[in-house]
Amino acid sequence: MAHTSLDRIIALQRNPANIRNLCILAHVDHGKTTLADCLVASNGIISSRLAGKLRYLDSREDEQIRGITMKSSAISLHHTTGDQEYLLNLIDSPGHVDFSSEVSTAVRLCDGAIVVVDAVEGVCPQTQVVLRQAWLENIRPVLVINKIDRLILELKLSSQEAFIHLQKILEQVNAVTGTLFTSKVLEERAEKEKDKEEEEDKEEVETLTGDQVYDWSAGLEEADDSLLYFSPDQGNVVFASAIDGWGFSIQQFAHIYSQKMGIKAEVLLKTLWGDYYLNAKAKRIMKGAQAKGKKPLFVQLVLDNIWSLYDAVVTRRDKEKVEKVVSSLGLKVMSRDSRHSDPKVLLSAICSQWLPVSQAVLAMVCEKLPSPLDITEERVEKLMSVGARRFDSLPEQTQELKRAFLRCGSGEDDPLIIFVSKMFTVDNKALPKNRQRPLTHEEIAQRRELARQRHAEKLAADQTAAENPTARPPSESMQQEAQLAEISTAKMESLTLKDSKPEEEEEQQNFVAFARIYSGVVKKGQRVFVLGPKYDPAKGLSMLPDGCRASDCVPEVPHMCCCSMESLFLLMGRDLEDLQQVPAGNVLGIGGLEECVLKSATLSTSPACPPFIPLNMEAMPIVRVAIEPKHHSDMPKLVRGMRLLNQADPCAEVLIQETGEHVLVTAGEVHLQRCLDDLRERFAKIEISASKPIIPFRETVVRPPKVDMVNEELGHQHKVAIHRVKEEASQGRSSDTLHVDPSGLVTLATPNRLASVSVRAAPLPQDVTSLLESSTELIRTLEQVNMSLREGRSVDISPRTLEAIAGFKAQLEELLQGRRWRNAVEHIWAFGPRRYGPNILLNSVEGYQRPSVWQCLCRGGGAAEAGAQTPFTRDLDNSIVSGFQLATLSGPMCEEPLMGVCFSLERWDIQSAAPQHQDSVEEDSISHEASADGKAEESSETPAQPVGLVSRPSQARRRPEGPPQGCYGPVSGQLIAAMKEACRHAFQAQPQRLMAAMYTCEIMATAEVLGRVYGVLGKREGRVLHEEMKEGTDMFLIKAVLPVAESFGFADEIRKRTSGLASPQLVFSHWEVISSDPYWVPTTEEEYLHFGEKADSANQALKYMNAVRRRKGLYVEEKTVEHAEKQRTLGKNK
Ligand SMILES: Nc1nc2c(ncn2[C@@H]2O[C@H](COP(=O)(O)OP(=O)(O)OP(=O)(O)O)[C@@H](O)[C@H]2O)c(=O)[nH]1
Ligand SMILES: [Mg+2]
Repeated sequence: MAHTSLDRIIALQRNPANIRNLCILAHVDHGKTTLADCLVASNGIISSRLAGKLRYLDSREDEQIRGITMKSSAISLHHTTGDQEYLLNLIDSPGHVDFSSEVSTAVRLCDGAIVVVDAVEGVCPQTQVVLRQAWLENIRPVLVINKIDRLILELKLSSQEAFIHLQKILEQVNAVTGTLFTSKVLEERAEKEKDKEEEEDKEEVETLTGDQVYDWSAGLEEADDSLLYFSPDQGNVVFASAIDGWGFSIQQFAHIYSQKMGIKAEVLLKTLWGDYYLNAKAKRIMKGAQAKGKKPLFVQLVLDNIWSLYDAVVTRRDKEKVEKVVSSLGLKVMSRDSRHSDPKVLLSAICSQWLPVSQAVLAMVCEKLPSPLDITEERVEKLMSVGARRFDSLPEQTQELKRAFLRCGSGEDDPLIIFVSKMFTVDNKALPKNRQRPLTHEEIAQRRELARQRHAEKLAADQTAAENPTARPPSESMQQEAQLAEISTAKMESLTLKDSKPEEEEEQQNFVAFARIYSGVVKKGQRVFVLGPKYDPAKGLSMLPDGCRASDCVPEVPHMCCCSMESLFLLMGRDLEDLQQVPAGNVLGIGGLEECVLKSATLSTSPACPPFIPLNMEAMPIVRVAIEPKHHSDMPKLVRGMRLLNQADPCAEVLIQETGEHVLVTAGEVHLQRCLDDLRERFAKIEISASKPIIPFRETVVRPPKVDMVNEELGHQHKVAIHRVKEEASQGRSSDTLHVDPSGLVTLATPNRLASVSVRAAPLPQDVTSLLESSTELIRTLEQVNMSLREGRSVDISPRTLEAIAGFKAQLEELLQGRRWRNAVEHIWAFGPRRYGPNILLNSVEGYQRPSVWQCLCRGGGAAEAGAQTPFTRDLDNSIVSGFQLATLSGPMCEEPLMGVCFSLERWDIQSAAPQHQDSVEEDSISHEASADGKAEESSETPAQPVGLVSRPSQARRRPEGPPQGCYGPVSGQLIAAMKEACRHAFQAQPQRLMAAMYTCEIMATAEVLGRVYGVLGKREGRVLHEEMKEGTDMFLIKAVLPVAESFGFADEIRKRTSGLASPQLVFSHWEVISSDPYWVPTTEEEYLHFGEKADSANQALKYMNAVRRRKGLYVEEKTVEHAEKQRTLGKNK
C-alpha cells in the first residue's frame, strides 16, 4: 500500500470522531513491537516482508541490540473500513518493569489500549500492572492473544487442547479486570451512599449520562460489567501470531462461514466461541460439545484450519497440499517464497494474505475503542482535580472547562488545553528541517533539463570533433564545460555543507514534548500558559486581569509561565513531520518547550485551567549510583548532561548530595545501564565512571529478642545494649547534659541548660509501619492541610480525602491496640522524616496541649485551639518537630533514614533565662525522678515499656508564662539539636537493626533449568515464596524475594546459567528487618563455640552497615570491637 501522504493525515486530524489514540501494553517480550510492525507495514511505511524483523518503533541502537523496548514512541497510521477512514495515533510502550514509567506517560495520552498476552506465558506480573494502569486512567482495553504459533510448534498442543488453553488465558485476564471492577464498584457504592445522606434534604437527583461503561448503579449485582470483560463474541479479542503476520477475530470467521454454510452470521458470532458444536446431520448448531465429546465449533471451523496449514507448510512441507490450500483460499504466493529454504517464509506469505493481523487488529480498534469525543465526565473530573481539592470547589470558570473537554472542539473560541506527559530528545537529523526531502516535481524537471542539455552539448562536441579532428574544441565549448563543472562543484559543496552542518549542531539536544491536545486548536508560534503541578487556578484568576491572554505580559503568578510553541510535529516513529496547526483530539510533538517544562506540564490559553493530576507511576526509583567524570575538567559537562537526562527521562532522578556527589537514581539495573549510555553518548559526551550501586538501608529498633544467636533463652541483651549506650555517653563530651535511665528514657539538656527533653524510642508494630509506608501521599496531604490550618487559611477538602484520612486514623487506632499504645493515635505529634515518613513522634508530655494532627476531621474546634497557642510555644513546638525530622532522616547506625520507630517525648522543660544554679538544681531533681521511674519500670514484667508511660503523672514543667525573650534566637536552635540528639540516644538505647530493601522476583523457567535457578537464588540469599506450574505448559512460575543488596548481576547470572531460558523480573516490594544484630558480639559459651571469638563472618548486618559507613566516610569500628572482645573474654575467663 502506498505511503499515506502527510496531507491525508492532516485532513484526518480534523475529524475527532474518527481518531483513535491508543497504546500497546503488555508484559515484557509478549510481542508489542512486533505487532506494531505489522500495523506499520499495513500503511506501507515498512515492507511487509520485514514486518516483525525490523521492530521499526525500537529506533534506539540499544533497543535493537538488547531486543527490548526502552522508550515509548508514537506513530500515526490510517485505516479504512467500509466508507470510514480512521486516523490511529499508536504508541508502543516498553514491557520491562524498569521502564514502567514510560507506560504511565503513554497511557495518559490515550483513550484505549491494546493489551497483548503471550499465548504460552499467559497473564504475567506486568500484564496485571498494565491492566491496572489502564483502569486507573479510565481507558478502554482490547485484547490480542499473541504467539499462537508457539502453541502449535513449541508446545505441540492439539487444536482441542489449544482451545482449552486459550479459554484459560481469557479467564485469567478477566479475573484481573474483575478484581479491579469489584473494588471500584464497592468503593463507589460507599461514596454514593454517603453522598445520598448529604443530599437527601436537597432533593437533587443526579442525572448521569447513560453511555458510561462503568455504571454508577447501586451495587455489584446491578452494575453493568458486560462491556468490561474480554470475550471473542464481544469483538474485543483477536487471536494472532504477529511474527507470522496473521491474526483474526471471530467476526471474520463468522462472516466466512455464514456465506459458506448458510447460517446467519449473528448466530455464528454467538456460538463460535463457546461450548457449541455442529451437528452435521441436522445441520444445526447444538450446545454442550464438552459433555457430548464433540469438537467445539471454534476448534472445528477455526483452529483446525490453522493447525493443518502449519502442519502442511512447516512440519510436513507437503508441497501439493500447500498448493491446494493456496488456490482454494484464492491467494497468490510468489515463487521465491515457496522455494525459500525456511518454511516460515512461505507460511507468513500465505498467512499474512489470508488473515492479515493488521486488518483484524485495526478493525477491532476502530470499532471498539472510544474516540476522543467519547471522553467521560468521570475521567475529565479526575484529570482536573488535584490532590485534596474537589472538583466542585474549583472556581466556576474552571468547572466550565469541563464542557470544553467533553466537546473536544477545534473552533477558534475553544480554549486550548494540552497535556505534556514527557519530554524526549531527538537527533538533529530527525528534525524535518534538517532532513533531506525528496525532490519536488519542479526540481526533478529542472535536473532533467540540465542533464539533457549536457547530453546534447556532449553530442554536439563529439560531432564537431569528428568533423574537424585537427582543430580541437573551440573555446566556446570549453567554457561551457567549465561552467558545468562549476555548477556541479557548487552543488557538491552545498551538499557537503548540508551534510556537515548537523555535526556542528549536534552539541545541542532537541527536546520534543510528547503531548495530547484535549481542546482547541494549537498553531505554530502560539503563546500559551505553562501550568506547573502546583498551580492554583483560583489564585491565577484572581491575580490576572480579566480576559488576560498568554500573549500579553504576565504578572508574577506562582507556578505559571508563558511559552510559545516553536514547532509542532506529527510523530512518525523515527521521523517527525512539521505541522502548522493541530486540532483537538490528537497526539503531537511540540518543540521549544525545554525552558519551561521539566518532565510534564499542562498547557492552556486559559488561566482557569487546572494542572492535570500527576501521572500514576508504578516504578519507584531505587538503584542509586554516584557519577563522576573521568577527567575532572569535564565536571561542567557532566552537570549539564545530568540535567538533560533528568528532563528526558520520566523516571530517572538526579540529585546532588550534601557531600557534593552527583547521584543518579534509576528504577533498576537495565534502566541504569540505559541512563549511563545516554549520558555518555548523548547528553554529556564525556567519559564517566559510575560507582557501584548505592544500596539503600533503613534503621530501626526492635523489641528485645528472647533468644540468643544459638537459640538459647536470653534476658539480658537489652540491658547490654543500654550498658553500651551508657558507656558511650559517659565517654562523650555531652555527658553532663545527658542522662539515660535503664528503661531507655533519655534526658538531654541544651548546652545552655535552659531546656531539656526526655525521649523514649520504641518499635512500631510492623502493620503500622506498612500502613504508614503505603499512606505517604495521604499523610502528605494531611500535613498540607494542617499547615494551612496553622496559618489560619481555610481549605476546601474533598469528602473523599476527608474520608480517607478518617479511615487512615481508624486503621491506626485498630492496629495500635494494647496498654502501651493507649490514646497514642490522638497524641501523634508528627510523622517523619520529611513530615510524611514511616516514623511517629508522640506527645506524651502531660499537660501539654497542642493542635491535633487530626484537626481537619473536627472542623472549627481545631482552629480555635490553634489560635489559643501563644507564638512562643508554637515556635518551640516547631523546634521539637524539626529535631525529630532530623533524627529520623539519618540514624546513628550508618546515617540512613529510620523506619518504624516511635519516639515519645515524655518530658519537656523550658526555662526562660533562669539563673544557672537554680537550673542545675532543677535538672538534678528531674534526673532523680527519672531514675526512680526507671526502677519502678524495671521491676515490671517487661523492661521496655515505652509508651505505656503515657498516662503517668504530670512531668511537664513548661513555663510559658516566663518572658519569651531569647527564644527566637538560640533556644529554638538548641532545642532542635537537643531533640535530635535525644532521639538518637533513645534509639541507641533499644536493640537496633538494619532493614534491607527487598525485591520480589518472578521467574519463569522450564523444568530442566529449575535447579539452576534455585542455585542462584540461594547463593544470593533469596527466599522462594511459592512455585507453581503454568497449566498446559512445562513452565514453572517461581516467586521469590531477594535483597536489593544482592541483586546486582542477578538477572544476568540467571540468564547465563539457564542459557537464556529464564529471565527474572525484579520489582521493589518492601523493607525487611535483617534479624541479626550488627552490634552483636558473642557473650555465652555456646556462642563462642558456634561462632568463634571474632564472630564477624556470620554477621551480615554488620557487613552491610560497615560498607555503608565506609562509603559515607564515617568511622568504622572494626578495631574497637576486636579489643572489646578481648577484654570481655578475659573478664569471662577470670
Ligand atoms: N513465536 C512467536 N514469537 C514472537 C511473536 N511475536 C513476537 N515474537 C518474538 O518475541 C520476542 C519479543 O518481541 P517484541 O515485539 O520485541 O516484544 P515486546 O513486547 O515489544 O518487548 P518489550 O518491548 O521489550 O517489552 C521477539 O523475539 C519476537 O520475535 C509471535 O507471534 N510468535
Ligand atoms: Mg517492544
